[in-house]
Amino acid sequence: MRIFPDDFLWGCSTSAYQIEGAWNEDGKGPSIWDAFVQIPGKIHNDDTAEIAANHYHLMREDVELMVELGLKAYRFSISWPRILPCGRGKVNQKGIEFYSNLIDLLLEKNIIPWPTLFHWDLPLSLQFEKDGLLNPEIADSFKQYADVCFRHFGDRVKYWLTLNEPYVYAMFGHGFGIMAPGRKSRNEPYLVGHHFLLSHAKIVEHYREKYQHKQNGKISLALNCDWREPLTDSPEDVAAAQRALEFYLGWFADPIFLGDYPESMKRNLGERLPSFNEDEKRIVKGSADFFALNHYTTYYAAQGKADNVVDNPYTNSGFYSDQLVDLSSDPKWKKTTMAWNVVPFGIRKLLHWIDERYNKPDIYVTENGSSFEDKPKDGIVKDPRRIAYLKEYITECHNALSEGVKLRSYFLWSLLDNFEWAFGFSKRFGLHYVDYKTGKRIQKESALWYRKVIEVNGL
Ligand code: PNW
Repeated sequence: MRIFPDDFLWGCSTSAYQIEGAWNEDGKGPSIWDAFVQIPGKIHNDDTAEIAANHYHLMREDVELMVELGLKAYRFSISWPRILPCGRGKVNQKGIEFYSNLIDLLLEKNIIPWPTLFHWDLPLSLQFEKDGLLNPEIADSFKQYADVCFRHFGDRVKYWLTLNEPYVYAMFGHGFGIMAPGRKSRNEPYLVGHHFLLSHAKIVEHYREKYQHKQNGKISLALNCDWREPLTDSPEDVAAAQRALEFYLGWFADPIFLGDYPESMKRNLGERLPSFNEDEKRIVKGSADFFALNHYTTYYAAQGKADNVVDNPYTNSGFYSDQLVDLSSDPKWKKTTMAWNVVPFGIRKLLHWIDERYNKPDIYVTENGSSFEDKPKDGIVKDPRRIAYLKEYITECHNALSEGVKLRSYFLWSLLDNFEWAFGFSKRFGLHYVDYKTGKRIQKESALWYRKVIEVNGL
């Protein structure tokens, strides 16, 4: 048996827009996602998350599901426009109450709350009035919002994440235009990434100055990265895989853990990559108390040729033409319904890459999971492929741990089926099936399997 350390954190993750529903109830303001889903053709089947999994109304029932699983921790996100309907200014007391009640209930059940401040649902007013993440002033709005959260929840929260996956928001929301705010640009993603880093740093600086010493929490941000395996062992392909990881994870992790953007990005992007002045470098560097990683899949990487690299948003990508990398898959690899490859060794190699490059940080896996076609039958969903995915990925996490990587948690995406952004409700990642017509939760066999893993603290 593979046993995990006693204090290892087994969790599940969700996000506000994807599960809550109640999009315009109890004083909540609109977010860019509430608007984006109204544009015909943007979302599969023109689904919207107006109701989603109705978690806003079923929160207590959902905490019971967590109790049944035996979760040690639960990662959720706070909806900014539920707290500040106009992004700034007046606080919505009902919004505060909702998250405050959730946190109290979790603590009562011995589940550690792991809130994320921003999981992409920017208040619409900040997009209309301020151009959202394109404007450096966003950092001040972020700080005001974060302050409200620290003030109201920080007495009970020991782990904060500021941002979820700035990479995806920048590339998909400002590069490919397939997520909110739906913009297509070659240059905006790098500007948006820059403003994310400065906003994150400003929030962390504020937390450390004003709250950390009395609230005793830790703070970081969740970065996503998939593994890039060199297609061949030629020096060109090995370098291409390394460069791809630098453009993916290094884009955000290098400034925070090492002090500046990777050389490969500066070289390939030139003027298109903003730069930090010395003051900015100083507040960005060291602005994370631990490393939080979201990871799903792996692709082969090979040296690309300048004139025929194809940018494909659906392989977890960025702009390969900037990276000069070609991605491909092994036809033998299994795939999820996201068309993502199931390659368990990828998580182990990535954990080692982070361990080495960033000088042995504590690493928390804050998302990992898979979507498959699930169908309920006789009150349960049989999902052997999800169980196989989880078994293999968690085994590789354990391998990394026994090789010395300081892995501290595994949060499974997701507790419930939910609104999968541009894919609407067509992709199911949950341990619990959601019947969107009735809101009913139906257990999947993977939930029973995960419960056992948590109970014996291993597999
Ligand atoms: C993450 N991609 O998003 C998010 O944090 C979750 O909100 C989401 O539901 C989960 O992974 C599953 O997709 C991603 O296309 C969304 O590269 C898309 C991509 C990567 C991550």
